[in-house]
Amino acid sequence: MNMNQNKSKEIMLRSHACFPGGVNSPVRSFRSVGGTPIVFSHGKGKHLYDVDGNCFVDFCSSWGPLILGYSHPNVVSAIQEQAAKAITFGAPSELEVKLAEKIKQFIPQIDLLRFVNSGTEATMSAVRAARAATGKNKFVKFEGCYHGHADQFLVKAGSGLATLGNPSSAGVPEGTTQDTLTAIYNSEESIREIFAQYGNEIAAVIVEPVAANMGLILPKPNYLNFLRKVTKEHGAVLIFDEVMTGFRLAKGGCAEVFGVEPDLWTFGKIIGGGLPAAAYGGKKEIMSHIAPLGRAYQAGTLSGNPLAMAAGLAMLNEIEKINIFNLLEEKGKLLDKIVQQHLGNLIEKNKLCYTRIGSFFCFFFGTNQLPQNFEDVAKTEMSTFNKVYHAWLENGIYLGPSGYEVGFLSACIEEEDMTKLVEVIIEVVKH
Ligand code: KE4
Repeated sequence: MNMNQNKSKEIMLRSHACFPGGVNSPVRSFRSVGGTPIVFSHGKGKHLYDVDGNCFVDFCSSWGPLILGYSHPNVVSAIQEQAAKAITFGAPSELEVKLAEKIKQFIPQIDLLRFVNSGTEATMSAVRAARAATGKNKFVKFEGCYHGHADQFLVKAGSGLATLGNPSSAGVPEGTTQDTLTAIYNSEESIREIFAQYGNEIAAVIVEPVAANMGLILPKPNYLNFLRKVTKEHGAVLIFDEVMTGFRLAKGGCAEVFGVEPDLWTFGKIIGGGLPAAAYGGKKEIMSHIAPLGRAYQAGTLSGNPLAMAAGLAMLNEIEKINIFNLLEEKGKLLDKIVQQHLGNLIEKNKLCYTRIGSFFCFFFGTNQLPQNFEDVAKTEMSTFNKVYHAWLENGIYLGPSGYEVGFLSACIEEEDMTKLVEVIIEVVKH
């Protein structure tokens, strides 16, 4: 059965006349999975509806923000109410203070923070703050971790354990990546090698404490403790990029989950309630270098705008009220059970593997050995993921269109949805 996508195709033709590749963010182009992108018209709770009238159960949550599902009434009414008062001031408002106080109530280790408008701005600014505070230029990222599209992050890892960054994107001059060092996720050796070679030049290590941009890869036991120890020894700032994990995995973030406290945090997605808002923050010794307190400049017309603040505040209040972390852990455990019941034999036959933490989940195909780093992920069968992906779509299930992304459980997902998600995999993989 081929899903009717006539209207999506017609609109995508117009999109190609407006945007590069017909999209406003590359992953949406379906280039990774093939076929025509789905053009959506509206969503409610766990359901997404496209312009052709197809209905999907959503496991993408718009890449994370919609942890409560689509158009949660409390978030919508907070936006409507605020919009009628003022959408943006470009000046202080109490709403930005209220959201910051709520974030600091969740994560009291954060002394100062700054709102920005995207995860990219948050991570870019966090590295700038670390450089200003340490007076050093180099920083370390990990192959396969994604921190947004600022020049300095767009590097490809070279061979060997530790490599100086060469641009992985056109339009990025070598000069802007020459201070970006790339390590191997979960590898202590590559970090030791980098610090042995560049130790006193390194301003920061930025890491996704749970990697969710190369499929889902958990840090090895004590790996984050190791990063904390090495950065402390060398006077480098440890930055947890929690744009994806923040306010999804635990109230106190990955610091609570893994018992490791970074110096700076970055957040996005959930804290804007679905509107553009993100933040970076942490120790005042570092954040006090940010203008106008310090000399590291960072600014933004719509930073802290009351509309996004109202949406973010409504969302954080709701996730606190319903204790979403326990609720999503229960749903996650149910998914584990369903996977074990229905996919156990396929896992034994080395056809796939599954991993989950909180409300993030991921299937890798062509192996039953969980990848530990990007190189491992690159060896999995993305062609099988793509086949499963299209079968999910045909069966009314929507995930982000790439095998390098993760699945999200929202508060609205039910047992029947998880069972269907898994049954589709059996149909494709059992042969
Ligand atoms: P944005 O600039 O897209 O708001 O955030 C960048 C970013 C930073 N850090 C992490 C850990 C992230 O995952 C992201 C962005 N996430 C991707 C999805 N994995 C955004 C999807 C897209 O690029 O369209």
